[in-house]
This record gives sequence, structure tokens and C-alpha cells, in this order.
Amino acid sequence: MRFHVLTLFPAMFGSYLGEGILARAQDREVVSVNLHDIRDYTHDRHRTVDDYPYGGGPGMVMKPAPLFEAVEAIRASGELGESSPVIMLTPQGRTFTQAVAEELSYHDEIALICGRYEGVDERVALHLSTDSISIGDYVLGGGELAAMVIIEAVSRLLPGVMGSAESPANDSFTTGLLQHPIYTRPETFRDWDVPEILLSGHHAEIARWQRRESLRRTYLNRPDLLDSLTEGELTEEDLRFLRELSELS
Ligand code: 6GU
Repeated sequence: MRFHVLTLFPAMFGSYLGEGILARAQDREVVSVNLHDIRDYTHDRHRTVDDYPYGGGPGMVMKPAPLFEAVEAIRASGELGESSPVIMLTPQGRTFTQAVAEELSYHDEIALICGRYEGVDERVALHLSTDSISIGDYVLGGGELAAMVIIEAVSRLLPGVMGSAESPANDSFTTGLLQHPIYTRPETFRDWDVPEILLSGHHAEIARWQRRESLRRTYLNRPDLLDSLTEGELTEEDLRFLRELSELS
């Protein structure tokens, strides 16, 4: 899968993409990340990428021309198909979730446009991008971190990026519940013991404990996730346990 990133700050990406699973994914040629400096698509001496907003107001607006020319040049190179997504990264976009990551993982090529300043000329959203995405309800200085979040979340879903032992199938949000607590050695650390059940070797009992702890965490930290589980995703025993939790609080 190929990601094209259009940014005013290509240097922000190097060290992040050069480590960990993203480095491995690129070495294995499962993922490639092409960085495009938006300023390279200007034609004036000052390489101007922004201007004042029509109608007044604070801050500067990213001009449309460099972004259109950048996307058109990438398309002309043959590395971004006519029907590939061109995604504007902006706090005004739809919220990025695991389901969106999965949806994007089926494409061969994706372009990510990192907005900066107070915004981007609306004609980019109207006539260039096919989608707009936000990574959550808070404001960042630009879309660069959002691009890295999306590249990582999508890349780890691609075959050959994660080992089978780290399979994404059990991830929080893939199952619709938060992950249960996990422990490693030592058995006792500073007087704090690993829950006895995990040392028992009773696999069925361990699975039951893990399921309950997933439900407990989700109930406490993300009750909205429980509401969006569909019929049949919770067993009678799950429902009984959740009723117990709500009676305790
Ligand atoms: Cl995609 N961009 C900016 N500037 N802020 C954000 C965001 C994106 N997603 C959440 N906050």
C-alpha cells in the first residue's frame, strides 16, 4: 500500500516512519510512504502557500493551487489511481475509528493532505479531496500527526506487517470491547501480585476472568462502546455481569 503525504513539514515524518512496525512494513515493501512538500508546487519567488481569508477573520488560509498541482502531479506519475482516496486531514472531518482504518486498508494508494494554519481554501474540499478525516475532538496545529496516526493504524492491518502472534483480531475496538488487563513476570513486584487465576492453568476460567475484566473496563471507561454492541455480541452471562456492575455503583 502506498501513502502519499502532502505537507508543509515533510521533515516531521522521518524519525517516526523510520522506527518500529512502520520501518519493518516499509523494509518488507508492504507499505511505502511518499512525502510531498507542498511548497515544491508553488511558482513564485517566496514559495507562497497561504494568503488572507476573504471576508476577513484571523489567521491565514492555505491556497488551493499548490495542493491541486501536487495531487495532479502525483496522479500523472501513475502512483495514485483516478479512484484512489484523496483525504483532507482537518478537525472538521469525520472521526477516524478502527472501522475507518479497515475501510482504508482495502485501497492500494491513498493521498493524505495535511492542512495547516486556520484552514484550507474550501475548493480543495469541494473539487479535489474525496473525503475528510479528523482524529478526534481536539485541535492540533496541523494534519501531520493525524497522517501518522492513520498510516500506522492502517499499516498494521495489512497482511505481512504484524506477526501472527500480534494479530489485530483481538485488539480493543476490533472486538468492540476494551482489552482485559495483562501481566508478565515477576509474579510479585513490590508486593503487588499477579491475579492468582492467571497462574492457575485453568484455561476456561482464565478466559472467563478476561472477558469479565474487558466488560468491567469498557463499562467504566467507555460505556458508549457497550451501547453500540449489536444483538448477540453479549452473552446472557455478560449481561448478568454488567447488571452486577451497575448495581454496585
Ligand atoms: Cl486531522 N487536524 C488538526 N489540525 N487538528 C485535528 C485533527 C486534524 N484531528 C483532530 N484534531
